Amino acid sequence: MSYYPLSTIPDYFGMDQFLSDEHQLIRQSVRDWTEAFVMPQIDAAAQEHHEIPGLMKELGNIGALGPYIPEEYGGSGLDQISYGLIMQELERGDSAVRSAASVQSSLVMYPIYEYGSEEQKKKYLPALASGDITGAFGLTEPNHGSDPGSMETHFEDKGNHYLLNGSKMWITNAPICSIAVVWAKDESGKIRGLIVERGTEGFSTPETLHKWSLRASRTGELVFDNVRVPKENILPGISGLKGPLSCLNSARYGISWGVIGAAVDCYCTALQYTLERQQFGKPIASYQLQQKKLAEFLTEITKAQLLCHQLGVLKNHQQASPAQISMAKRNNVKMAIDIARESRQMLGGMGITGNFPMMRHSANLESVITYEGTHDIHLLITGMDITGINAFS
Ligand code: TGC
Ligand code: FAD
Repeated sequence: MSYYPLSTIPDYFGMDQFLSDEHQLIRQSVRDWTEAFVMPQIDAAAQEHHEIPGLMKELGNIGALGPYIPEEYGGSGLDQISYGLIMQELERGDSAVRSAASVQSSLVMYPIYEYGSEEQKKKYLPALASGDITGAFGLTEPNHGSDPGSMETHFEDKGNHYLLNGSKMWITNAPICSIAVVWAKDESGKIRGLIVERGTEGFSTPETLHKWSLRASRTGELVFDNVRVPKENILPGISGLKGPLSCLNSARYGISWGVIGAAVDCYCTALQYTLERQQFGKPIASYQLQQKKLAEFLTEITKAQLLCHQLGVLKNHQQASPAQISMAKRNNVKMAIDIARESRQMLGGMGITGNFPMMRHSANLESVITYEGTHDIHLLITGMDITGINAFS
């Protein structure tokens, strides 16, 4: 249920004037789809801990899977600001919906497009773009999260195939994926990307249950027990940790836009509620403490919008550095989680119910502030960029 009129969505610094007609059309069409398809069923999906039925196919139909992948491979050939706007509108609905689109676009289609063979691109990209198949991205392991370079998953060259062993943990869409892009070490210790198809003997995807966050997203493990991976399934164009990390640049960029959507949903709901709710004979929005919160929310949302727009311009010119993307991801996720938590309080008891989106966004953002590099890891990336000194290890 959408509680507020669309006209209240903030554009306080007139950012729309920097958007082309195409950008505005894309944003509006994804916004309309989110209102019509996601909002009516997201609370039930999250409460019942399952994904929205048919989500990937719907995302494919609206062009939200691989929007910047060229049309010849099934994408839409759009620019990076379009990608950001799509992520923003999806996450206004729910972080799980944006996560589904981020993983498929930036973590599965992007590496296949950038580093895959022509045969791999033709085989997988159109099916991923349409949502006919779902992909997963396996980097994190039970013993190695922030430090993926120490991964243990490995493969051996057996002549006519690779033999893959190990496991990945906390993998979005693992239980429902048809393929997984898996990062593993070869015999010399070099990190390589492998495409593993569901149905391959020894490959299983147990689900991680009882989450309090991203409940409308399926999370699980990727377990490889002597899995024979055909040789043509290795990504030929990349080796080393920079392979998976370059995919994260794209996904983290999308997250910095996406979380603005979650923050806007909370801000608009709080604005409308406090204008309507009366206590002590007046709307609670008339009290200074409530106005302080609303004013700070709008200020922080506006700053995040400006940051993302400029990052999008840089990204369109291939000039966005990984450290700039880290700064935007870190700042904007913290902005959104703070607004979700504070705005929930503004609704009093009503704020804890599923009739309003704050608890759901707030709980979701606990994952978003952790995945794709934790809040503190991104701070350390900024610290290293400033000083040239690595404080990770
Ligand atoms: P370090 O020695 O610094 O770097 C190793 C090599 O990688 C290069 N590099 C990058 N390349 C591209 N983009 C980046 N962002 C890069 N960062 C580093 C670097 O230049 C070097 O290249 P070369 O040629 O010299 O070998 O690596 P380190 O081992 O010290 O680790 C650095 C650190 C901690 C920053 C990095 O590992 C990190 O970002 N850790 C966080 C892990 C993380 O973000 N995991 C995310 C898993 S996926 C996920 O969460 C999906 S959620 C999906 C959803 O549902 O939306
Ligand atoms: P750890 O690395 O163990 O960190 C624990 C704490 O220690 C954190 O606060 C961290 O900031 C801190 N810390 C670590 N190192 C340092 C240091 N050097 N200095 C100071 N503090 C430090 N991964 C994938 O590969 N694919 C996915 O699709 C995916 N989806 C996910 C979905 C969900 C819902 C979640 C929750 C996670 C997902 N992840 C995925 C994993 C995610 O990227 C990791 O959880 C994240 O990178 C952190 O790793 P960790 O959980 O092992 O925490």
